[in-house]
Amino acid sequence: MKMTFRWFGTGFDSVTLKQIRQIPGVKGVITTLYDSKPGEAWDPAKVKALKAEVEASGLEISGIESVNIHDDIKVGLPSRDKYIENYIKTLETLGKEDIRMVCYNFMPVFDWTRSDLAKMRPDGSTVLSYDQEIIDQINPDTMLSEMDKKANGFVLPGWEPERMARIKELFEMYKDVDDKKLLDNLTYFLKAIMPTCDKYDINMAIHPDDPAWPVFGLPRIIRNEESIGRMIKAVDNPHNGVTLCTGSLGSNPNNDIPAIIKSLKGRIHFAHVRNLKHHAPGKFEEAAHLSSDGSMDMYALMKALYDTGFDGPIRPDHGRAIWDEVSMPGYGLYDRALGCAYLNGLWEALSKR
Ligand code: DNO
Repeated sequence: MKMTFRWFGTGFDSVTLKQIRQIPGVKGVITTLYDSKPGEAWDPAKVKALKAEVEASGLEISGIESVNIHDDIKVGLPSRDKYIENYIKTLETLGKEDIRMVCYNFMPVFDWTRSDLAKMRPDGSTVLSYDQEIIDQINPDTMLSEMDKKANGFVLPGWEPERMARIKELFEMYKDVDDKKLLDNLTYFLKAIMPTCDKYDINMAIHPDDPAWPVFGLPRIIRNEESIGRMIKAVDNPHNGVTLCTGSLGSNPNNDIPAIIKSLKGRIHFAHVRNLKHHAPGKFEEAAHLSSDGSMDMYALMKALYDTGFDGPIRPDHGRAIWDEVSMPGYGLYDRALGCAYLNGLWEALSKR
């Protein structure tokens, strides 16, 4: 595995490349053109400049999270072909810069969903949390303003204000899209981009639905071993793979993550590793990475990755807000750096068994 750290770019992130470079064992960043819009072809000059900036700090770009997918592709509108063409252009630009891993998601309307971005824990740290009962009372139209209130002034990843301003229209667009149609549209998209991925050796890593069940009545197709297996089979190309996100899949305690890892041997192109504490079905909060702080056995997860020969980029995922740090919720320096140290420790111990 290669230890990496998510970085949103200068001007968007409170964490600097210099700080990231000083976390032991971190070799690269997972980044993006944060101000790009879904559906546009990325400007090659901007990608070049981003790469030069990262490399000047002694790090590398280990992958992109995310190149977001335009809703017309997810819904399957005739206009999708034009957006797929742009996606292919972006992949070519990345390929030419030697960037070979792209994380994306195929969630309708909302990317990840939480009911609270700053839930206080007994030790005074704050974390992102989810409570289905609260979500059930939220009108999806106001979801962005609910999230915004606790976002510390940052634009949240996957919650682009331009899209959220069209929320009613988006719900309308998806009204006839069920799980089957969504998977068909994903398959169409993947088949169209695979020749470019083959040419440039780019691994596509779909992010699981977060949480791993339908919210606001919208379809969800990447949420357990069976549904992920279906999408892997639909486009049987080694470049069609997944982001193994333990926090997203782990939101449903019925998901046996080590078993999922084994079932996806060779098709996990990126790993997001973090821990959650479950309170009741549909109710959880994010925890420190340490196993004993949450409900997940982090050793078992890392062991499954190790034993299946995982060699892609890995990153600690959301951290708690600690030591008075002010950052994008979930994306501060301190707790994620602790996460890197812990995951590196587990990996070293696994390698010395
Ligand atoms: C949240 C992230 C997601 C993820 C996208 C991938 O913190 O895990 O926003 O980046 O779903 O496209």
